[in-house]
Amino acid sequence: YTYVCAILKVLECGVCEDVFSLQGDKVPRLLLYKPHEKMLCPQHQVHAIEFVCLEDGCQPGPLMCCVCKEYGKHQGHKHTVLEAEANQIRASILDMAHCIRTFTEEVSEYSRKLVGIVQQIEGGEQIVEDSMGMAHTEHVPGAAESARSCVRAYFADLHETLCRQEEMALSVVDAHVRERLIWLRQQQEDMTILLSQVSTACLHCEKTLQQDDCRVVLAKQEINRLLETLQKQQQQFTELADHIQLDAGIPVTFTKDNRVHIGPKMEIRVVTLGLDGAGKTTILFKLKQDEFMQPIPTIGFNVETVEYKNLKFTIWDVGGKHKLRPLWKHYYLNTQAVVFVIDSCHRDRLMESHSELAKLLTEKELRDALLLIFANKQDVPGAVSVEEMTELLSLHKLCCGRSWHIQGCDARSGMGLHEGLDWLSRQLVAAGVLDVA
Ligand code: G3D
Ligand code: MG
Repeated sequence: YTYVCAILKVLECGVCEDVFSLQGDKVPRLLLYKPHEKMLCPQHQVHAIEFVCLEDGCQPGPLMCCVCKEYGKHQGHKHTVLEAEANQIRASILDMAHCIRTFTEEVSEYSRKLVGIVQQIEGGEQIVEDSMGMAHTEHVPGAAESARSCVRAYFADLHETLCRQEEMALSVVDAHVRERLIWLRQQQEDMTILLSQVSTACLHCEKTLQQDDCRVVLAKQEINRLLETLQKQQQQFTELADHIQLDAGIPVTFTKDNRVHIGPKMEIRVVTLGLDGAGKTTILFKLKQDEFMQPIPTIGFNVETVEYKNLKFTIWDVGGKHKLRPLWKHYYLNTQAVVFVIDSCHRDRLMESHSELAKLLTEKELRDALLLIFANKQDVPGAVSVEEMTELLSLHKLCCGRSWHIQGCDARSGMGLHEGLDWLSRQLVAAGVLDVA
């Protein structure tokens, strides 16, 4: 045996190569056998090399014969026997071969994985057998193709949603136009009737004017009735004309959820929630009347319409006492925004607020609702600040993934309330005629 395969660690004969069918022809092989001829010393050619000098300075030419060792340039140097030194080097080479084997295995495994990953990304053809046992090729989609399909499906879905939303928005416009035209045509008809009534009355008056005195006197009552009717109609017309704006414009506004709103004021449904005593009713009254009233604890709910800039908020203020909280969910439907009020000077109830807010945020119907948190009663000395409240309630974590905002306020003076509504307005209106900035 003259070689050892570094990978398989099997012996191989240098003469009869086919005795072992060694795999991996390219792997390093190490020579095992020792040639029998001995090398002669270049300086003392009758002597064979038998020793190896161990001095550092002699490392470029360490071989020596017995003459070099005893009398030559290596005289007195540390040395060892040539065969022992060569065997030691052979042993360390074999040790190294083991390391190379492990290393080569690792590299090969990594390369195999790379090939596999590339195949998985690119996909390709695969031979499969059908039920009749016939082999045919089948396309196996790779990760790249799957990712593209995923993107296509997402945008197809989005496109479909947008088309549906567009249809709905157009139907809102169509319904508005239809109703408006019906109303305008009705008005046209009414005006035609009114004009004909007026001209009939005028004709009657004109006729009466041309008659003799007796007939004029006899027609007095009828004329008076006619004039009275005319006056009434004129009054009604004036009142009507005062209220109606003859404007052909159709102001369109879009909400961020792609609904369309027509008209100068956009209606928004808001529900105000929070623990009892947090200041919900005070906020509502303040916004509604802009004056402080002594609120009484809310038993069921209060509902008010608050107009602010071009928005019309319908605000539901639902009682916050423990017993009433299960009722909150009845107010969630179609709610575009939740105003959650927290009493900032009641530190020991903050965790209760936190758990109610956490429950709210899991409600399916409020999934898309905006969340405005009022940190109320900021006027009270020692009140928890907005920053501290954000930290204490872990709001960034709790409200992650939704549109939310925390606003410090004082419901009694109204400080901060309009800033909160401004934030809501900015979140709700995507584009259109409403100037809420
Ligand atoms: P609720 O509707 O959330 O239950 P309320 O709360 O609006 O009924 O308010 C509860 C108490 O807090 C009321 O006091 C109210 O005057 C007070 N309050 C509300 N907002 C503020 C505020 O910003 N600052 C201060 N200092 N007090 C506020 P009473 O005494 O009537 O219970
Ligand atoms: Mg209340």
